[in-house]
Amino acid sequence: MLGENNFLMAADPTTSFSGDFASDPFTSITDVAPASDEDCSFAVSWVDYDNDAYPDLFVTRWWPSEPRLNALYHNNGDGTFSLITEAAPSKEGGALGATWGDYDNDGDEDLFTARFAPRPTGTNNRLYRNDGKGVFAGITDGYVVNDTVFSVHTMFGDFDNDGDLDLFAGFHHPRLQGEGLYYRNDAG
Ligand SMILES: [Ca+2]
Ligand SMILES: [Ca+2]
Ligand SMILES: [Ca+2]
Ligand SMILES: [Ca+2]
Repeated sequence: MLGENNFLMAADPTTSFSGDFASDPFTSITDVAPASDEDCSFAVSWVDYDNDAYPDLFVTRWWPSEPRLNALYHNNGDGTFSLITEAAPSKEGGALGATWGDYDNDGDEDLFTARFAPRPTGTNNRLYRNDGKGVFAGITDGYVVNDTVFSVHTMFGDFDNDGDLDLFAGFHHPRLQGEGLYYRNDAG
């Protein structure tokens, strides 16, 4: 098995950090997914993708020589998480970065993943539209998912301040030169 366990830390609200960490408020939680899942994790993000008021967790996974699937964990609200294998973001991988944002302004958080392939032909990024009930549709039309990229990080942001989320995907390759990609959202 590749890699080692991730760590989940629970904060104790009755204590607080001091300068020398003498009263560390965190407790290491090792017996629940995702902390007990071993794989090569990169970006992690908290998001309440199903709007049930509990923050859920998304982890990108990547390995140069073999496909690794991302992992979307649903927060069950009782301190446990369930890996949602049937969700579209968990069925694909090869992603390093991820960003959540309501790019279609329908009230739920959508997902964009920055993918990287070391081969000279690169790969493409992924956009998942959330229906708000835990079902994601993979978007296959448009520049943001059809450009050939070597992306590591990405971020939604309303760069032109017109009320809709635009997108930036950075470029990285150890031997190639390239530029980051800025996508203006013209839906709003
Ligand atoms: Ca939730
Ligand atoms: Ca949305
Ligand atoms: Ca905008
Ligand atoms: Ca716009």
